This record gives sequence, C-alpha cells and structure tokens, in this order.
Amino acid sequence: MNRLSPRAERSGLTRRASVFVIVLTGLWLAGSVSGPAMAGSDTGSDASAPALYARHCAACHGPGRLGAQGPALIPESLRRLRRKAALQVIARGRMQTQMPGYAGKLSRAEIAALVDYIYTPLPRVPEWGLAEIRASHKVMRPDLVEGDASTVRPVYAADPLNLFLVVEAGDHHVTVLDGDRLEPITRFKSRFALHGGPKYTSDGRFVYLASRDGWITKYDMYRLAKVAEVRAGINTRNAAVSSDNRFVLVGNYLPHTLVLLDARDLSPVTVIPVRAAGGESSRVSAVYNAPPRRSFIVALKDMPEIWELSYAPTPRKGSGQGRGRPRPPLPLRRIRLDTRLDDFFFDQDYAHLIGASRSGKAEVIDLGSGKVVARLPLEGMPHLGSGITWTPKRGPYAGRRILATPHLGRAAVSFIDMDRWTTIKTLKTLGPGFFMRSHEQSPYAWVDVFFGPDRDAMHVIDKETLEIVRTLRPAPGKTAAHVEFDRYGRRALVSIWDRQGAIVVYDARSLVEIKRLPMVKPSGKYNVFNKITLSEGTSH
Ligand code: DHE
Repeated sequence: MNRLSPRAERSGLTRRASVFVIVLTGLWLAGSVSGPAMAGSDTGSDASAPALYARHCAACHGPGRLGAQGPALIPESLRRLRRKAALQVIARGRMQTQMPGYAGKLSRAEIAALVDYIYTPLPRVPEWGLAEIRASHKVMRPDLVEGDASTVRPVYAADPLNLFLVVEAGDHHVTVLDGDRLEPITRFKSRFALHGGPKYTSDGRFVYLASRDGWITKYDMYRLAKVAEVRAGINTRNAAVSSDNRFVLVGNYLPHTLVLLDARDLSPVTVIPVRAAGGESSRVSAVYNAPPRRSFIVALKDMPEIWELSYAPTPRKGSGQGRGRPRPPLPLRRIRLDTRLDDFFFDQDYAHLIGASRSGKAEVIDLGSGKVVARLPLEGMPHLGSGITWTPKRGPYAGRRILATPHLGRAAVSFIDMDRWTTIKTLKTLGPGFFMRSHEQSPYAWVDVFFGPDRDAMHVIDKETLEIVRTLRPAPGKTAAHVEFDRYGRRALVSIWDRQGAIVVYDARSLVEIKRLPMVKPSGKYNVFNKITLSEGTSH
C-alpha cells in the first residue's frame, strides 16, 4: 500500500492545515493561545538545540537521533507527526510511554528549537550495515529458536489457528485474542509504531512484527514469549517471511537496503544494497512473499524496477539429482518497467502483479514473462495493497473473477474483472477508504470510510450484486477501520481507531453486534488461519 501518506493525498487540505499549524504554533509560542504551562528553562551553559538534545533526549533517543529505547528522531521517522504535535509531546510527554513532559524544564523557545532540530535532516545517511545490525541482535529465548507447531503444545486451551493478533497503536502493545471465546489471552508491549501486517510462519507457530524504526521481533504464538529481536534498518517499510520458514526479508527506506535474516533467531544473513544497474539507489516500498513462486517480490520506490529474490531449491551441483536448499545470496531477477509502481496486489496464484503508480497508472504484470499485459483505468489512487478477490456463484456477475479495491483519493470502490482486466463497476461510497476485507464463507465485503466526515462509517457490500446493503456506525464520531474475519468467516471484527477505542465484533451474516472489547487505538488485526491459508479476503 505504498503511496503518498494519507494526509498528503488530500494535498489541498494538507496545505491549508499546514498554514493553520504554523499560525497556531506561532501564536502558541508567542503565548497568545493556551498551551501547556511552560514554567521551566534549561540551566545548562550551552542552550543550542544539539546541546539541549544531548542533555535531555539522547539517553533514550540515541546520541545520533537514530533511536534507542525511544524512537528515532529524524525527519524520515517523523513524517507522520505534525510539528504542532511534536511540540505537545515534548511539552506534555506521551501518555502510556516513558516519554516525560519537559514543560517544567524547558522554555517554549527551547522546545521549539528542539522541534526544529529533530526535523532537520542528518548531515549524512547513517550507516546501518551488518555490523550495526549484528550489534542490535538479541535472542531472549534460545530454547524457542528452533521448532515448529508439531514440537510443542500451546500454553492455552484456545484454537491456535483461530487467534488474532491485534496491534494496539495507541500505546504500542499487541493483544493475542482468542477468536472463539473473543477474550484476550495475553497482551505484550511491542516496539514503537508497528506497521504492516505481522507475518506468521506457515504453521502459525511464530510471528514476525516490524516497527517503522526497523525493529523486527519474533514472537512465539504457542509459548506466548518474545524469542528474538534485531534492528534491521533505521526506517523500515515491512517484512516478509519465506514459505519454507527459513528467511525473513526486511525492506528499508533508510538506508536503501534489503536485509535478509535467518528466520530462526533473526541473525542477519546478508544486507543487499538496493541499486539500479546505473548505480543510483532506491528506497524499498515493500517486500512480499510469493508462496507459489518460492520467491520474495520487492517494490521499489525510486526506480522503475521490480525485484524478485528466489529462495526456490536449486538442482544440486554435479549430481543432476535432488534439489539443494537455497543459499544466500538469493538470485536476483530485475523486472524493468517504464514507470515506477509501488502499491501492489497479487492474484491468488501469484501469476500476476497489479501495481499502481503515484502518477495514477495501474498496470498488470505477468510475473512469468515480466511483461505488462494490461493497463487498468483506476484513477483516484486505488489502494491495491488492500484489494481482495472473489468469484460470485450467482447474480449478474456470476462466474466472473472480481478484484475489489478502495481508493485513497476517491469516494469509491472499483470492481475489476480479472480475466478481461476491465472495470465491471465503480461503487460510490461515503468517502475514500483504506481497508477492504471479506472471507470465503461470507456473502459480504466490508470497506471502511477512512477519510472525511463519515470516517465512522463502515460499508457492507453484497458480493453478488456489488451494492451496499448496510452502512454501520459502530462508534459514532470515531474512525471505524480495518475488518478481519475469524477463521470460519462467522464473525467480523472492526477496529475503532481511538485511544478509548475498541474491537467491535459482528455476526458476519446478521450484521448484529456480538461483543465490544475495549482497546487502545487498535489498528490492524490478523487471524492466524486466514493469513497462513492465504484467504482471498485478506492481505497476505
Ligand atoms: Fe500502511 C500495511 C504502506 C500509511 C496502517 N502499509 C501496509 C503495507 C504497506 C503500507 C506497504 C503492507 C505491509 C505488509 O503488510 O507487509 N502505509 C503504507 C504507506 O506507504 C502509507 C500510505 C504511508 C506511510 O507513512 O507509510 C501507509 N498505514 C498507513 C497509515 O497511516 C496507517 C493507516 C496507520 C499506521 O499504523 O501507520 C497504516 N498499513 C496499516 C496497516 C497495515 C498496513 C494496519 C496492515 C494491513 C493488513 O491488514 O495487512
């Protein structure tokens, strides 16, 4: 789903908002509007921003601003935090974290200087190679490094395949939820700002969580314990795990690298610089596992190429018999494009990749030949990363293979015929949506209205008629987003994205609310069974 930030999508609004923020910040600094009480002032001899940073911030955020116990404080990591919010965080602290407020210690001008400082780019791209990655690597439970689901029993009675992981973005925790009883089993602290879907091993025993600051955590879903951690990048996009459970591949914005980890203990195997044939480097938009191809697919942000790294067994040298396990470096295939594509969707057998570009193009690439086989009329920023597929058995579209995608820049859902690569229908919604979900056993597809005044609405679409049959408002006034089904498709879980948020559980057929579990800004939730069986109603 790698596109401009959702805020930037509404560029007109963003510009107006920025002006407002600047004016508000100016007024606040001048003391004309009420802000937090600012009693203090730093008493150190050097009041420059770097000195203030060294005295007050470096212990937690690292002397080089690359993060330590606290997150990295560099522009690349702060894109999602407005300056006004940064001022507030420094002044008041951040609830439910260890970030204290500095209003009593620093003056307004000092806090403003610190904000300027952390939004200033670093003088040079920091080094984050094998040495740094190795130094960050920690194995907490060496006894849990090896093994699969057959070697140990879960420490709880619930069905381990009907668990959900719920990422609670509000206070950086993860809840393990029993999908049958709809009760939390445990809750643990995660790294700061997890992003993207957690990735399970093929048996669902282990899961890998990636944070925007580059931390990858391996967690044992059976023993409910963190196994290992490593910092694979400074600013990371996401991670993918190979279907043979041997590798985790991490894609980074900063530095421009791919990092291959040993999936057992997360030790780094190799760091792959991301460079075009001409030498220029690129950020990685995202990495994906393509199970039937036994490969990783890599979306690149700054160059018109797609990379494929194969981990397929190779014929053993000399013997002509048997197939050896792949050894790094994994062979790299470059698929050259005429435009940069960075938001991807794959069909179920990973024969085709559908990619969207920032310029509004959407192309279908045959992954076998590497050729563009179709161009799609999908203006308005389709959010392909959130696309889903199904084939209606009855009704006007019976037998047609459908790809449905919301749009980040348009109040619509598009339905594409995947055999002809044509638009079947464009359905008007109450606003642009972010996430779309369904399940093989459900007659409905759910799409949120992530942006605009109706962000508390959730549309339920009939998969045969492609019409909205119900619009739910689980928590009026609060954003409702991201649905995930239980393994049977019987229940649909909706997140209320609020600090006083919740997971609202619906009966997926009657659309009646069954239960409400309070959570702290739950963002995504991920059902083990649906993920490891590659359900076509969810992301993989
Ligand atoms: Fe995401 C998944 C990229 C902003 C919440 N997001 C992904 C993935 C990518 C991506 C590539 C797939 C990774 C995976 O699962 O392995 N996201 C981007 C962006 O480029 C974008 C637009 C801007 C950015 O700052 O990165 C962006 N994403 C957001 C948000 O603002 C969201 C709403 C809040 C947040 O936590 O940052 C957000 N993204 C999510 C979630 C998923 C995700 C919850 C997992 C979806 C799933 O069900 O698999």
